[in-house]
Amino acid sequence: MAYNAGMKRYPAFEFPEYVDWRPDPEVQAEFARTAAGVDAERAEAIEALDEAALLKLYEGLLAARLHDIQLKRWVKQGVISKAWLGSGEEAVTVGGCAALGPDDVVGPMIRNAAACIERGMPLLACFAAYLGTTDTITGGRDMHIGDAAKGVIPPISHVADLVPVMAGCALAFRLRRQPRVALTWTGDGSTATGAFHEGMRMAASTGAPLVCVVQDNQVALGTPGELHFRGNYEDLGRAYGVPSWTMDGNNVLDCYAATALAVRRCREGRGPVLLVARTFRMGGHATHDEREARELFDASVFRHWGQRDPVGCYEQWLVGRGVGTAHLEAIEADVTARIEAAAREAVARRETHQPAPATQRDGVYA
Ligand SMILES: Cc1ncc(C[n+]2csc(CCOP(=O)(O)OP(=O)(O)O)c2C)c(N)n1
Ligand SMILES: [Mg+2]
Repeated sequence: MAYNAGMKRYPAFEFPEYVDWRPDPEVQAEFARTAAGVDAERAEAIEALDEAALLKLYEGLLAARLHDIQLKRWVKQGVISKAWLGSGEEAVTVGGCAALGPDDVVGPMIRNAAACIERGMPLLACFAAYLGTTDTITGGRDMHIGDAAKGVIPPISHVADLVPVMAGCALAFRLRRQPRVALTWTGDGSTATGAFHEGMRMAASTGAPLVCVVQDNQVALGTPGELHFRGNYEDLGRAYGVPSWTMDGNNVLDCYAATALAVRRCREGRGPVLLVARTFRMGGHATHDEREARELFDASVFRHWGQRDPVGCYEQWLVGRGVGTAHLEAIEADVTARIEAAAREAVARRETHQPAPATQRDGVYA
C-alpha cells in the first residue's frame, strides 16, 4: 500500500499510539471491507457519496481531532484545568451528523462536541464553552452548549437525560407531521439510567423518529464496560421493539451509512432506531485521569484501538482511492488555521466578554 504520512501529529498532546501512527495493512483491509458496506443497503448509501461528501467527512474528522488537540494544549498551558475529549471516537459523531438534514436536531453529549462544529456552530462558541465567556447559549454559565437555530439541543451534565428530551422533540415532529428526525448519543454507562429507559420506551411506543446511538467506548468513568453491563447493547432494542444495528464506531463511512439508513427509516414514519457504535476511549474520562485510565486496560487493547485511529484509517482509505495528498493537506491547513484563529479569539475575549456579575441570577427560576 502506498504510504502517505497523513495529518500532522502532535506528540505533546496525542495519545502515544497516534504519535507515530502508520497504517497496518490488515487493519486497512478490514477498514476497506467495512467501507465497501457491511450489507447491500449500507454499500448503496456509501457508494452514493461523491468526492465532495467524502472530503467533507475528512474535514469533519480533522476538525474534531484538532478541536481536542487545542483543548489539550490549553490544559498543558494552564488556560483551563481539564477537558473532555472525543479523540478516537470522532467517526461516530461526524458520520452521524453527515446523515442528517438541516431541519433535523441533535443532542450531543460532551464526547460529541464535534456535533456542534458539524451543525455549523461557530468554532468560537465551541471554545468559549470552556472559557466561560458570554459567547455561549448560557452566557458563560455552563460549558454544555448548543444552538437551537442550528438544531443543536444542549445537554445538561446528567447523562442520558437527553434521551427523553430528544424523544420529546421527535414526538413533536411526528405529531406535527414534519419529516424531521432527532438524533442523540449516549454512552455505554449511561444506558444504566432510568432516563435512557424512559426515553427509549416513550419513543418506541409513540413511534417517534428518534435515532439513539449507544456510543460504546467500553468504559464509564473508571469502570470497564464488562463490569457494568453483562448483556449486549444490540439486545436492548428488542426489549423496546425497535431495531438495533451495530456500526463500526471507528469507521466514519459505516457510521454514516448506518445512521443514514436509520434516519431514512425514521422519516418513513417507522419509529425509532437504536444504533450501537463499537469504539474505544483512548484517553481518560477527561484529561485529568488519563494515567489512571491507562491502567484499566492492557497495553495491547490501546495498541489495537490506536491502530484503528478513525482519522488515520480514513485518510489512508481516501489516498487508496486516488484522492491527492495535496488536496488532503490543503483541507488540513484550512481546518488548522480556523481552529487556531478561533482559539486565539476565544482567549482574547476572556478580557472583554466576561459575564457581568449582575446577570448571575438571570434565568434562575426557582
Ligand atoms: C445521571 C448521572 N449520573 C452520574 C453522572 C456522573 N458521570 C459523568 S460521566 C459518567 C460516566 C459515563 O459513562 P458513559 O455513559 O459510558 O460515557 P463516556 O464518558 O464513556 O463517554 C458518570 C457516571 C452523571 N453525569 N449523570
Ligand atoms: Mg463509555
